[in-house]
Amino acid sequence: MKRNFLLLRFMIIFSTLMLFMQTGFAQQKNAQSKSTQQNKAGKTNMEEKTFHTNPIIKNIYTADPAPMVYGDTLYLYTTHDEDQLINNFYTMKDWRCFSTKDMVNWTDHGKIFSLDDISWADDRAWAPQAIERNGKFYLYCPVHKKNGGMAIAVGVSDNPAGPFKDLGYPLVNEGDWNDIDPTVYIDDDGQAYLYFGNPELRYVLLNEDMISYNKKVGVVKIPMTVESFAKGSHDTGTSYGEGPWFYKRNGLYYMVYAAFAEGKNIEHLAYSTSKSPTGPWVYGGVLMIDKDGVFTNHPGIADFKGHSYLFYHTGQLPGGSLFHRSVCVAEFKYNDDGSINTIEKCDGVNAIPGTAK
Ligand code: FUB
Repeated sequence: MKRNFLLLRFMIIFSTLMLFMQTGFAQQKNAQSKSTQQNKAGKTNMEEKTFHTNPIIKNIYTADPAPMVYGDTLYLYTTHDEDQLINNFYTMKDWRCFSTKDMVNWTDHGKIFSLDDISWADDRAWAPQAIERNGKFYLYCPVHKKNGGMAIAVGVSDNPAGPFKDLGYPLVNEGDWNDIDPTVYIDDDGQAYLYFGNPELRYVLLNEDMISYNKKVGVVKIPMTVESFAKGSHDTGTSYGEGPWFYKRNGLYYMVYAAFAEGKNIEHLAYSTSKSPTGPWVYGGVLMIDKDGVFTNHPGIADFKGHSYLFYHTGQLPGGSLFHRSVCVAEFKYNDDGSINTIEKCDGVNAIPGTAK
């Protein structure tokens, strides 16, 4: 009897909790569709929206943000954490794209590339990055191969919002776990670099076609030193974990990445800089602490219409967890010497003045 009563009490608490979570998620979903209606409603309503709360996307779980500025628009590519998990692990089948002109009104372009489009892959549609060259758009994506191991796929499109078409074979296929989390940058002299890797940071020199790389140079391994990446608890003994984000600003090269501090098994964000695109890298500091995190975090950085933004992910949507993440954004400023102070996870960002349509 007592047992039945306890069971009943547990069922009531559990159902209330589930209802609470579902209501929260439904409210977030409604808020998202309301803002979409406002977008369609026209100029007056759009000008009223001056702030967009985190997470950016409220109707599905998204992770691994990768911004790309093209023309007057910021495109945000993300991974997608499925609601239903398989084997209680990351369950990720497609990549999504969203765009904005003002950082508060977002257009959802939906699924733009998926495992179904890659005949040789069967799982793990992980952290991507996109870039434009000569009017074509390239989306670099880690995937799990049907015959085992991770590799980097490339989707090609004439449109930043896809759909993307797979090459039919992997671009980088070293056969180990380092073939994840590609980040791409084209330097002023036209040389394109594709960095990637966990637990080591590696790169290839992309050819101008962006779908092949210099095989003579091959896959170059960056020395994983404490001077470059600080002491930490990842496999190399440094803090470098995964999720590199490579770019140049005012002549200084930046490598931003997910990192593990000594004694920690949850990721914070950190950065290193270099005077050359291939190092040596010098550790710069912590970019975002691990507080309120969900094991992984993943950086994406963009300058857009005179503002600098760090995109990252948390588990803050209702039902959030390490396998149910949400993409967020924070505005920040560089110091005069190019260094970056630690950036706080925040509530959201303001509209860029004068950009609402
Ligand atoms: O989202 C799957 C993996 O988790 C990504 O590839 C990593 O960067 C980490 O976020």
